[in-house]
Amino acid sequence: MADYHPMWAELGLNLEAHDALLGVLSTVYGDLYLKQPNRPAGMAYFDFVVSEVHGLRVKELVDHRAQGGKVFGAYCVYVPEEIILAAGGICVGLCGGAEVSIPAAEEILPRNLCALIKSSVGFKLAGLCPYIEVCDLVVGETTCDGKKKAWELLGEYVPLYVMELPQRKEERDYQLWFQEIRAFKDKVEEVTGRKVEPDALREAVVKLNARREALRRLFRARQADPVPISGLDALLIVQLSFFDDPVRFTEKVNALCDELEERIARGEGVMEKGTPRLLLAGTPMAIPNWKLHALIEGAGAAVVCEESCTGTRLLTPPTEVVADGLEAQLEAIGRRQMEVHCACFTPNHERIEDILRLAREHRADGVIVHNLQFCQPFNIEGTKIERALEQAGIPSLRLETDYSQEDVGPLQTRLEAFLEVLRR
Ligand code: BJ8
Repeated sequence: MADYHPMWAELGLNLEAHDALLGVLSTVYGDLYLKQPNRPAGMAYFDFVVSEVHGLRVKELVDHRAQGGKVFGAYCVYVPEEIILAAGGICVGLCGGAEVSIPAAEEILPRNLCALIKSSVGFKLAGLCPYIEVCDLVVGETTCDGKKKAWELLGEYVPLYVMELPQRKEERDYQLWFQEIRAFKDKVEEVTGRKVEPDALREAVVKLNARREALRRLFRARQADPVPISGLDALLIVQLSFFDDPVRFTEKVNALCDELEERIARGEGVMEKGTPRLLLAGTPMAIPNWKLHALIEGAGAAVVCEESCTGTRLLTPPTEVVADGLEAQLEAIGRRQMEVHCACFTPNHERIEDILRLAREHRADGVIVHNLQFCQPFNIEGTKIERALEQAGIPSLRLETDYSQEDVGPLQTRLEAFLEVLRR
């Protein structure tokens, strides 16, 4: 890797702490990822992206800004990236998945708040995230209570804009959301100094539909037994979709899928046929949160699907490509987003139907209903999910964890007991 210290210094990072973070990450990545047996050759590209995730990609964003382009940061899949692309901007994900930034966040946020929020805010406060430093606008949303209140504090440190997400899916909620999308378009135009034109928006929709389709293809490959790619690798790819250039990323995922489909045709996999197969349903896992996958696959099972925003909640059907004017295009974007079934919505029975369908499609032997500690929407919804799974005769295990390593022992014990039941 080239020496990016001058760039990081210019961005105002805490160089010493940032070096330490990259050092730890590289060791963890080497242990968890690079030692996996029989990895697809196509993972080499994603290993490269990880090795340059605070380097080359950040440099691309810095260069983009030097040429007058703008960068937007987001914490949620409801932020309409299409509009940002259509105005010549770039959108990056800012969700934190590391424990290291949490102490800084706890200076201003309560300790009993979900790790994703604390880690995200902490990355800014501790000077550890080059992405937030290159953002011209950070976009929050009113999804869960923790997020919407945290934005009030984060807004003291970064230029912040909050989108109001409805909590139900009645027609009037759609109308509210369309208004929010229009207001967001105006904001993006103000920040970029460029009008969102229908042709550019259509092009952006096609681009992001292609990215979702490539990821859907990856997830279809994971339905095979033996599974052709580990859950760890699949999770990583989805996590990187929030950072990488969408066109380049789509090409690389499709190239990897060619390889996976050849593996499937030859009956080859990363684990033996008959390995217990698990679906994970719950809160998102922001990079570098690989904890549950590492434990599950370390215990000899395969994670074959994630029902989460770092999984299938990203892979909704494509946005309709409409020929009519801008207004209809914006509504089509909004309608597609309302197919994302986050626990912040009530009622949210579509999510339960999704989980049952995914368990069938991915031939899951069991489902891990997992939750980030202190995430109330997903935790409470977990009860309904457990009941539905029980009714459908699908074994499930409910796990709650955070980003620390303190609970690894008890988690391992519970997972092994669950796998024992599945094997029997
Ligand atoms: S659409 S899942 S990305 S909000 S885990 S911060 S809900 S307390 S991340 Fe999410 Fe958008 Fe929904 Fe997806 Fe709050 Fe829960 Fe923390 Fe969460």
